[in-house]
Amino acid sequence: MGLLSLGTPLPWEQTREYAEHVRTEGIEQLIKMFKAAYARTGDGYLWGDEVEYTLVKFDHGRGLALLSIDKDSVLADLNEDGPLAQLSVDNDLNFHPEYGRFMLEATPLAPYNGDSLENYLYVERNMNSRRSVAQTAIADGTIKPLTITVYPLMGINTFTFPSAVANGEASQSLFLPDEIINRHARFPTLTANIRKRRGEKVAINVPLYKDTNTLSIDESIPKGRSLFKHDEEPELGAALPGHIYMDSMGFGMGCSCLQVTVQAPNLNRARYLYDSWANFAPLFLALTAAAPVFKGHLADQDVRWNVISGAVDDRTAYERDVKPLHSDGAFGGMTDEAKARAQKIPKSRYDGIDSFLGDIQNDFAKDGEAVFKYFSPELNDISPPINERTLQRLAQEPQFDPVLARHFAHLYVRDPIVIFEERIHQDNDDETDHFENIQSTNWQTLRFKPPTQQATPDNKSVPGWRVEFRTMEIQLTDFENAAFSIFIVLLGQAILATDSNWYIPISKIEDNMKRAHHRDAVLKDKFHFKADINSPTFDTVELSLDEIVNGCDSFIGLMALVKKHLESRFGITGDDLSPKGTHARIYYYLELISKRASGELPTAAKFIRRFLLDHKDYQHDSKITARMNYDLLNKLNSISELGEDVRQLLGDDIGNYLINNPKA
Ligand code: GSH
Repeated sequence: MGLLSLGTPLPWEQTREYAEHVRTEGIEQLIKMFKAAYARTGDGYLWGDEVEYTLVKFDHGRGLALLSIDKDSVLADLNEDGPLAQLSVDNDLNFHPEYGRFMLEATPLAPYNGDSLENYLYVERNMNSRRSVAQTAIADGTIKPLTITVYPLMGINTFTFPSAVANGEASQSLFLPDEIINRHARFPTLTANIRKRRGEKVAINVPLYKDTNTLSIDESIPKGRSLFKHDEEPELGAALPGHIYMDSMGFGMGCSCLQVTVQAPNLNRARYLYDSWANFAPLFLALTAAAPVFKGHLADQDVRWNVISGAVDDRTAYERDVKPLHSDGAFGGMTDEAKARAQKIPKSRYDGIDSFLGDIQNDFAKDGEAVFKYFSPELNDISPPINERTLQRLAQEPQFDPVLARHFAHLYVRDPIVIFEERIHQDNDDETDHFENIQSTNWQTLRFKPPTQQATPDNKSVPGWRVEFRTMEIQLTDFENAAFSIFIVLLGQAILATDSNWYIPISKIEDNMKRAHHRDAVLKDKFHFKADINSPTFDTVELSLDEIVNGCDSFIGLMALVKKHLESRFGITGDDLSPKGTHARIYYYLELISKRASGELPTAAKFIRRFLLDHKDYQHDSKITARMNYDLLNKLNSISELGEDVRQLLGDDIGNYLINNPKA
């Protein structure tokens, strides 16, 4: 995430009074952004990745691996004047805050140039520097910045260092102390305002992995606490039998991911890229699966996505179309005015995208009618709710065709969750906070990012039209994170270069998102996929990830597509892409993805699950002990440092190569 607004966040009771103001002004800002940047074109294929780290404190004497929650001062050290900030800049790095006090996020300081081959090789080196600079800043060898998607014992017994008690006002969680939340006031306020708007605590129920001694009740739920009104919710039906029950934002936003953002040449191409990439969001969630355990229990799924989705779900019972837990609570913390306009909202703010943007070919502002190449409105077949006022306002502006207007009108069904007192009144000619407030708390699988009012066609010093790919789970090594980011970015570049027809009905992409959650989806599931990317129809077939990535009768495969692109765009041939070739590193990146898709190499989720199931202390009850967690995190740390163990995750071929060539 980017820079944080500074100031005083308003509690929900005040925030909700400004919801309509933020929406109205946010749309005015968006219109000004579009007017400024609409005609901008010819932008380079710049991109960046974001890596999230979890700080783990190893207490080797006691055999514990705890979440470190008192080292967050390193973020200030890495950003404010001083030797560590200088080290960060010298290494071309930028460190950002994230939800957890135990988290760091890091990006390259300046974007990579996707048109330069050398720049692709620089990605992993930049990731190496982030890890080592973070370690230098932490200045304590017992604390490691690990790239794990989920910390296995989150919310079980004493899991933080220093220890803290779950009794905080912000989350009111039965499991998570507020001391795990980033100290910046935005985050506790987000947590509290989500709860207050919903009128209940969030309730996340992840299916429990069933082993021979597994009980169907979640025994970790404390009984009889009466500190807060919400304490009774598990008994009122919030906790489902056969599930791992979690009740706080930190369970989701405390998870880590790998995101990439690219800049498209112009608005129309960004819309085409967004729509084409939509197919790959579920597929790369399944391929990068790394989250088989939550709150000390093995889950019957492999990924974090629906956990975060539930963790920030601020919809009231009425909006979710369910019976409220508290008899008078159907409308949660909505104002009377908001209640009168309330509508059913089928999905959380953190969820799959609901509509395509359309591969528009012409200048809508000039022609008044949108011409699409492949897209057809019937592909948007899930009819998400929209904010009618937003739709009508955008319809008055020549830059917004109906498909695009509906996209923003859909994002604008949400309320702002945090407003800073000092930022209520803004200059719409120059500022974007109100627009971003709603836009950046719509955490969807992809994000379409319009540029600011400064991004006029001739001002290339500020970014242009961008698309963010948000589903991938963070991988244990920099090698894997570089491989997956580069693959997605090259795929995007190949898509833009070849202009094929990737469109399938959006409801099928939504269905793929559900399938991507399944345990071992890579091996066991099939996914809806375009029957023929050279055909104008939208027919689909069901293919395994192996078939999609490595090819089959009906599809040449993403791997072949990316290799063809590497040859036509950068002149890299098959000989260069070999263990002894000039581009051995890229060869091994592609090998990793190919072997993950075929199942020859396990996903991190499968590897972690197997390690825990095989652990000598495991009682076949789906529970993780402190010792199992310690042994697992030691193993994962050794893998991330490219120790001998790396072969267990990445196989002998890639493992040996990495041990001999640790640097890209
Ligand atoms: N860690 C998350 C994941 O695994 O998907 C993604 C990060 C995220 O969405 N962070 C929240 C945020 O608002 C922090 S509460 N980020 C800024 C943004 O999305 O613009």
